[in-house]
Amino acid sequence: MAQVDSKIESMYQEVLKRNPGETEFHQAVLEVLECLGPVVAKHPEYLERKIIERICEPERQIIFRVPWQDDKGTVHINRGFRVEFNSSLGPYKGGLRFHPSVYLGIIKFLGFEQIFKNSLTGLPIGGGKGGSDFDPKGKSDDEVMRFCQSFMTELYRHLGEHTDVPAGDIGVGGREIGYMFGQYKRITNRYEPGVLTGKGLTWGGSLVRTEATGYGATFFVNEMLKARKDSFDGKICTVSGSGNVAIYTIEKIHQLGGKCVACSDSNGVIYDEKGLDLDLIKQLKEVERRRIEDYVKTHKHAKYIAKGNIWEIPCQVAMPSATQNEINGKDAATLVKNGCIAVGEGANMPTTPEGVKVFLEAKIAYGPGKAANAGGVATSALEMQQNAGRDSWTFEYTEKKLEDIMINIHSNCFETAAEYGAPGNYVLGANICGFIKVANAMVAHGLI
Ligand code: NDP
Ligand code: 2IT
Repeated sequence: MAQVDSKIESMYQEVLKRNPGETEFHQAVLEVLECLGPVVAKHPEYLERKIIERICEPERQIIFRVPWQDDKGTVHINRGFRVEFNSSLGPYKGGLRFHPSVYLGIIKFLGFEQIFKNSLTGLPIGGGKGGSDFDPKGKSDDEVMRFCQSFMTELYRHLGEHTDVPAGDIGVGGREIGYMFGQYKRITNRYEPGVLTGKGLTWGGSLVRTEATGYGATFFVNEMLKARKDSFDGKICTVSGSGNVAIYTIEKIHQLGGKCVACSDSNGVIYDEKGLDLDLIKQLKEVERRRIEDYVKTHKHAKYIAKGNIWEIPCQVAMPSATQNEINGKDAATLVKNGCIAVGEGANMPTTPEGVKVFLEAKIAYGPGKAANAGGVATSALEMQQNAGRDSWTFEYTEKKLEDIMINIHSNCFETAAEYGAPGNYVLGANICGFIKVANAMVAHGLI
């Protein structure tokens, strides 16, 4: 805690006291608060108006029961969450996560980060997050549908295109958004595409939304490399996970001339020194919903390392794209020792505070999640824009907009870091730049 400005330290202690046991939320708050000392020194009005204390307290937290029946008729009860964190820049916006590890502390860390990420996009979206401890793994389509319908039967009353607009995250992709949209439409008797993003292309979805997080993260790393007069060309890369973000990160890395040699899931790691076969990964994961282990059934030369640690595979660029705290201090040191020069976080908070310290001290190009993975939510905001105008844009046009947004986020973070005396520190740049815009809007809106 020594790094935190003394005026802010008591605010952090209060967060710990008010939110016991929510360790991921504490971690996300501390990372932002550590950066704000010089900001409040310049802006005493933020202290007077208690902006930091207010930002750390969600505007509204909804917790609800989600009952559903499996294919055998057995009844199950899950817990649903939606934390509407901050609406100073626009309607609450952020994904839904379905994973057995979900509890309030996870949803609050994600919702808190979402406030600053959404601010960085430059688009009019506030921050929120939701989800459930439901485990979609091994469930039939019908079971997932019944769960999604039950979940939306409570959640619908809190949503609206001007109020709160969820999307996907871990365990929530196009299939789940479809079932939730259907149930929303049925309950409200309104065809309201602006209420969810990540929709299918024939019913209000946007081209590039599926690719957006991975593409955006790779564009961000490309900008960090350019700032160091370097590029992806010929770089050996590793990408953890094998879900939505990982797949489109690998795709863009390959398009930009890099070679991705490893990906993973929660069971193990695939290492293919010839470069990953992305068509096969898409077939296994997107079409057949199988495990990444099956990659070696087609490519016998590749290796599957059960329970392996992907960060032990030498690479020049690492893009964690699975989950929180997947790179610890030791992993970060291993990456740096093996010659890693850039890390771009497709996942939210994938690096522990010890790991972040290692990257910052080594002065490698380190792009934190709230900046690097903002392309997903930014393209969600572009989907909202198309829905509002009853329009649909081409792939090329939308991808260009995404790329421009990522270039802009990079330069804002880069310039803010330099302005605050920490050139090259994208953590400081992202947190300060994201915070100031929200803080100014909160001051303007008065004490609410
Ligand atoms: P998916 O559900 O599509 O894929 C998640 C991947 O991460 C899977 O390979 C999964 O493996 C792995 N994973 C998930 N949880 C764990 C865990 N506890 N331990 C080890 N591996 C795990 O999710 P996304 O690709 O959408 O999300 C990945 C990350 O990106 C998350 O941190 C998410 O918050 C973040 N993100 C997503 C955005 C989006 O638009 N989808 C936008 C911005 C950030 P397994 O199948 O074994 O569980
Ligand atoms: O973490 C994230 O930014 C997301 N899961 C995407 C949120 C969104 O509303 O598109």
